Amino acid sequence: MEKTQLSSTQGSGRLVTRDPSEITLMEQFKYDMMLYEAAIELMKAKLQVLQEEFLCLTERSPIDHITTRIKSPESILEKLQRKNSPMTLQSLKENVRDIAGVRIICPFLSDVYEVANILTRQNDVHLVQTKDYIQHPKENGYRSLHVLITVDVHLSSSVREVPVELQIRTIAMNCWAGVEHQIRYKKNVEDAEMNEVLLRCARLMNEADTSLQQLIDKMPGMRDDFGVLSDEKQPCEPEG
Ligand code: 0O2
Repeated sequence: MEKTQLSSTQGSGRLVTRDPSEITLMEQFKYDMMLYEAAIELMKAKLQVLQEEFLCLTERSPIDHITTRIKSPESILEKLQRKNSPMTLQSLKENVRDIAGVRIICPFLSDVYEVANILTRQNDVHLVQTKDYIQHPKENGYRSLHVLITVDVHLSSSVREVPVELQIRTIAMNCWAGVEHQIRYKKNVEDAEMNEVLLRCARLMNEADTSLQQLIDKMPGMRDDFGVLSDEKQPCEPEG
């Protein structure tokens, strides 16, 4: 098919934005939500590409599966209240950084850090903060790597860096967190036996992760098969 060059006058100035003072709060909120949705779609596409690449080049993928979610309005309000933050759009952007969430489930412990490093090395992904609940589990037993990033979303006339919280964890960690979320998290339950059982299970999951890691560390080619790893210290590597 013949390619036609667009002239500089074609298409320019027709899609001009509106006067900002005319935009209602609801429209702004919808616009912001559209940005979070776009950021999730971009991250999904990136992860899909990686998964396909790994399956082409290696025998396995460090990504088992992913899930995504946009925080519900109730959960957004609850978080603003919990943080004693004003109920404004500005405060929402500043104080609720996990409106767009992507959960990445990995087979092995080392995969968690490898996936985090691969993603944060990309030019349009910017690392904001890492919370390593694997090296420093929560008292209740919760383990997961949380990586807050922003991803560039290209719009008609600007580029926005939109925050996305990546929760990267093993299958075992995800199993524990899923069960705990159903029976205790945010439920204000005070049950000593439940706490004890959950903590014990968290330790068992940790033991399973460590044993499986030791196993693949001994299998030739399993750790370094991805061909994308470098020897440099990466921002998301565990300490020590
Ligand atoms: P939901 O229902 O999953 O959306 P910050 O974001 O830093 O201001 P916050 O929210 O404490 O403060 O951040 P953090 O520690 O990164 O935790 C955010 C998310 O991690 C939670 O989102 C949960 O998804 C998950 N999480 C954290 N702690 C636990 C836990 O003890 N158990 C389980 N199952 N999940 C946990 P939300 O919005 O609280 O909940």
